[in-house]
Amino acid sequence: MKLSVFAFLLTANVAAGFTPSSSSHAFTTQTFASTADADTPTMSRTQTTAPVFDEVCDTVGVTLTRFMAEVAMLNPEIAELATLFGAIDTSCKAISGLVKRSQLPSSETLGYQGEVNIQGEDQKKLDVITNDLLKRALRFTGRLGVLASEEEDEPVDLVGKGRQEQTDLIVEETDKYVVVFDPLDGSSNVDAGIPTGTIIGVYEHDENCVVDGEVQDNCLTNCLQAGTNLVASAYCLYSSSTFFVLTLGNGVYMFTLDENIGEFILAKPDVKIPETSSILSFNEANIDKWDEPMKETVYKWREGKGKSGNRFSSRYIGSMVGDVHRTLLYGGVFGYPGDTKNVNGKLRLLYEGAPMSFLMEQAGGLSTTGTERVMEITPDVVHQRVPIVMGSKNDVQELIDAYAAASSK
Ligand code: AHM
Ligand code: MG
Repeated sequence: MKLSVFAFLLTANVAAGFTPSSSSHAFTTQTFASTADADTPTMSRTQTTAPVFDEVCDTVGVTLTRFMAEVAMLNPEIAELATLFGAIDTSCKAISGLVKRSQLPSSETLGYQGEVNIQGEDQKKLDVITNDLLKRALRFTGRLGVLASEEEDEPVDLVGKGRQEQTDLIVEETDKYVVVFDPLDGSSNVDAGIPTGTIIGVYEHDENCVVDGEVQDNCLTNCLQAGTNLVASAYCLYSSSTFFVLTLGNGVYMFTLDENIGEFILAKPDVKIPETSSILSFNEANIDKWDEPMKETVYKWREGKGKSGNRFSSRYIGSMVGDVHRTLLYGGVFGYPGDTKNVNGKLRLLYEGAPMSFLMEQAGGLSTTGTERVMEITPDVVHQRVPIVMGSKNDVQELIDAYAAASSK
């Protein structure tokens, strides 16, 4: 089959300015300049090359492997990213299988691990297993300098000590990337068969952090970067289907796992969130503890008295990846705001808030704390929490305006 819809869309991207170049970030990297309105990303795209699939197999479609291979071929500067995503692709398939089998009586992944993570939560066996799985898969690519995970107390240095302990590692000369992840977000839901997900963010590694093979102190702080520095973000959703949703700063690509062939297949090449919505996705039991602008805006939406006039319905799984996935596809406003008890809410900035905000903005949505663009916040510590509201542009903007009006009173 010649020229699929996908080819057309990518061609449209090229026509829109994503043309071949020798820029440092080849695959349509976007930079965000700070603006007067912090919640409106200003995008100045560098010229890039996007793949065009003029021949697509009717039976298989475009696999994630092929997608990344073409990206790497067209953009040698980010070829190493393809290796990294090869490991992430395999890990997501493996985690999908683990989650599915976890409720079998014979499964070894049932029940608590008996350990407590840095945030004082019981770590389930699956948390531990999936963390280990991702960590090892990424480490063996040889493209990774440092990683940070919800399940690790501190960032893990894969260049220095961690490397020496792993004598069978393939050591590359350059360790280009820093990966942050939550290996199994919403894992407490697994026993009830509720969707869970893996969230991943990729930053560039500061090349100056290794001098003459010695790891400098600044290596581990490489993790503490603002979302605006993200090179790539992705999530895997383990649900009725297994989804892999990716951005390389050039829109959002959604792949679905075809279990018959064990490959993620491109299902939607240009995911765009509806600009206005009528779906609320919050733990509304906390509403009396939220800030006034947050509370009032949600009350208005529930009553159909907001800017759009839409009367909102509630949809809340309590599993961020599932809630954000539905929000991206159908439109809506998802959030975990701060409250009087937890001023920064519950979600973690580095490996939950920032990567999901990157995807949301790339799909045309917004992500805010109410007063700040989440992507522009630099974490002070790895496990820092952030109040967050993301989703359909016009609705999230209404909330931002409510905060601005409240602060000018
Ligand atoms: P976890 O990282 O411990 O799995 O918790 C994160 C999850 C998110 O997926 C979800 O949005 C939120 O916690 C739900 O919290 P609550 O149960 O308070 O509504
Ligand atoms: Mg989590």
